[in-house]
Amino acid sequence: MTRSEHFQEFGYLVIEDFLCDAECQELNAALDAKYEEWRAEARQVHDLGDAFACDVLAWDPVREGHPLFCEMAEHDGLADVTREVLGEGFGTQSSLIMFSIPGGRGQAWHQDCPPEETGLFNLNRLLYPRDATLERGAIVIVPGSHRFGPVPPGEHQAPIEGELILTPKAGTLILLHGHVYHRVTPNLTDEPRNSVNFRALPPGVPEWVTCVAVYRDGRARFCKTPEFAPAIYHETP
Ligand SMILES: O=C(O)CCC(=O)C(=O)O
Repeated sequence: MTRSEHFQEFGYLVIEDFLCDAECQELNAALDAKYEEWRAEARQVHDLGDAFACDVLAWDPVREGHPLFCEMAEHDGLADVTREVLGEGFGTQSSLIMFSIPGGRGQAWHQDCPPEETGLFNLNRLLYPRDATLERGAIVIVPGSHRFGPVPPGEHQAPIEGELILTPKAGTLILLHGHVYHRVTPNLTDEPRNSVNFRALPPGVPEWVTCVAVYRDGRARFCKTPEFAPAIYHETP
């Protein structure tokens, strides 16, 4: 099975040793520096929680013009593997860095965009510059669920049949179809846990595709562009 066939069938690909040690170290230094700015805020977010019970802080360094992340977004190898699964003419979104808060609940089961239009999806290109151990926060996915429709109702971290627990080692790249059901397990350590996501889009798919994410208990709007959102992007209570 080629990488492209694996992705079409299961909605994900894991590529180990995608980044070298030096690249991981550079990313970790930048992530640690950012988190230092946030320590107090992170404690507050954890105390307050939020509607979808995701204890994460998000950062978009590419939008800020951060040189290291801007360079990483243009990584040759990343473009090559993206072309393998999405074809020529794919688009990119800016960066999405998730900090799972120490002691937090991780991320609930979700899809990054509504699955009703099967051709409208984003591709997560998730880099892990540190080991994402089970203790620090595994990423759990349901292979093939990009063809199953909306994630069924249920609890934040309750297992879904067929789920696969991934604990990517430092340097790993995971490509994940935005309709695949996924969650991140709680961070049981004292340090934040990161993924560095340079999202891409199949040719012709608009940027607003990720405006609304689908959770087990409702849909959450993340951007303010209602004029571009078609009917399937309704929010549910
Ligand atoms: O942090 C991860 O491992 C997964 C991130 C994620 O769930 C997402 O970008 O939608």
